[in-house]
Amino acid sequence: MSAADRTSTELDFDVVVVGAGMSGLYALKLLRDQGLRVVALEKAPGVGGTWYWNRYPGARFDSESYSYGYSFSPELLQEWQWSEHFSPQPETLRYLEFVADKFDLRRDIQFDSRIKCAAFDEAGKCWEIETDEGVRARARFLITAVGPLSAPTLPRFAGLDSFEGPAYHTARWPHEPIDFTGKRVGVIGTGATGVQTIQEVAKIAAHLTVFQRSPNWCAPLHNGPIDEEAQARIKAGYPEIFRKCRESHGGFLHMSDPRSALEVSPEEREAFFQKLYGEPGFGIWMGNFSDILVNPEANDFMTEFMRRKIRERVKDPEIAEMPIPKNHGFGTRRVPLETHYYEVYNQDNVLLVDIREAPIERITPLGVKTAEAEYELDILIYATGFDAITGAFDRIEIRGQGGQTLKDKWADGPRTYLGLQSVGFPNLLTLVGPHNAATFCNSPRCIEQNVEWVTDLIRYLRDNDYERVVPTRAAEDDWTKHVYDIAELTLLSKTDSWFTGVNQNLPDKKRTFMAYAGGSPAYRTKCDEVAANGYEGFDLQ
Ligand code: NA7
Repeated sequence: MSAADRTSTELDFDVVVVGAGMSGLYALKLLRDQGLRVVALEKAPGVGGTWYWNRYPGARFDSESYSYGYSFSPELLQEWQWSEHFSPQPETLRYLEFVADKFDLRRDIQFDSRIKCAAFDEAGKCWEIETDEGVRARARFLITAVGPLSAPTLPRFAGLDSFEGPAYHTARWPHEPIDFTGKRVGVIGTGATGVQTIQEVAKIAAHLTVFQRSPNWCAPLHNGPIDEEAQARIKAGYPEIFRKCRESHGGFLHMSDPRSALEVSPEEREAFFQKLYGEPGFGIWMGNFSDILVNPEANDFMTEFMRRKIRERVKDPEIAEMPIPKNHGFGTRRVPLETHYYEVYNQDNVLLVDIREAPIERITPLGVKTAEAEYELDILIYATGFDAITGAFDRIEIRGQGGQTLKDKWADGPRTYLGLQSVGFPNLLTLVGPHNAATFCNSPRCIEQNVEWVTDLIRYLRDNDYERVVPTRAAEDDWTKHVYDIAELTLLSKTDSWFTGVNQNLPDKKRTFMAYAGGSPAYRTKCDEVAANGYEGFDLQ
């Protein structure tokens, strides 16, 4: 990328895309197809975003692989072979590299480039962008493709840096393999990432100590290899696979059951729960009775079923009580999918430590000290999650009209129109941003919708000689209210989790609902209506 001539009104680019993960790659492709001058700035040395960074042992999809790939290219769908129903991270990263190569995307990606600041130039109606490396550029549009879970957070323990062995955050995992053989390993965190890590490390480590603050309701993944017959069925069935995803609430292959959990007999309910428990993927969360996530009474049935399952699977009755969540019902936080996770606690080499009972006091040179004991470790793993959804935005100084930063504007919670734009930040488009359906979705399905909609908007602006787009205050107020109103109807908004912006490592982060829970079909319809009505709710100049 050439440095901009600061006195020229010429722009370096029509569009700068921030990130070369799943959304950045597709945005780059579609914008280039329009003949635009576009560059993607990516802080990593390679493509892949989430799948570049999260290399921890056991990292894999919780979506069926064939529902996760891009749907836009029939040729790509036929060329690529997923080897497992739920693809492991190395294969997913290979897939994204394959996509980047197939569509020759790398030539417009600047790697090792982290955007430090971006400021809107009112007079020039463009964004001025600067990277940590000192590269500057001017572009008409700035599209963020930074991902909802890309800003990892560490605990604020005393002595964090004092541990003498290697310590890793799961989202900053080294590229060379880590050998756990003969090692004493500690894992802090039992979210979706912790669960995947724990069940792998427990197979190899001499000893594993799991430090659990809040257990989650985990359900079986039921992964397996894709045999030749299934492969042929998948390849012939892509239109149907994507049709199903399009119609389902979360973009998954699992449709919610229209029945209420309350309208069926206890035997029928039990049989249905049992069936879901035996099936692969998120069916148990997304394909359950229609009221499981909205009606506390319905939720209690499912929660009790899951409680029984944990008690059946963990042999020691005292230990079995420990991974049972006490403060939230099934599905009101992200459901980790697991493979023999609970059985790990039957192993002699695994110790589960409840750090609500005996909190971690400090990290020591030798390991972790809780209120009760010091646990000596050779390797320490932080599976402690992310500054979700807004974190990656906050880490860039994004200055809009009047010099206001996006971080300040969203300090009390995000305010957006469609989760794609925010008043005061013209020509900034936020793919998979807060209050966007894509943050509560089988990501690629909603990413494709986001990218296609945003790139269509850019085409429309150019075709009609508009240089500036920003939402109206009324549109932003209405959308923000709608997001909160919908969230209120669900049990998810009543539970602390990254959906509600709660991360105890970030005490200043406000508790507000961060995603759009109305479902991707409703979101898509709304976006389509807005476009059909000449982009109503946007001020075009
Ligand atoms: P999550 O779901 O945010 O989980 C983080 C876990 O780490 C969770 O169990 C936390 O307990 C725990 N945690 C975080 N900080 C601490 C401290 N300071 N002390 C003890 N325990 C701590 O992140 P994941 O990476 O697992 O998953 C994020 C998403 O990525 C996931 O939903 C998938 O969509 C992919 P807490 O619950 O805060 O008590």
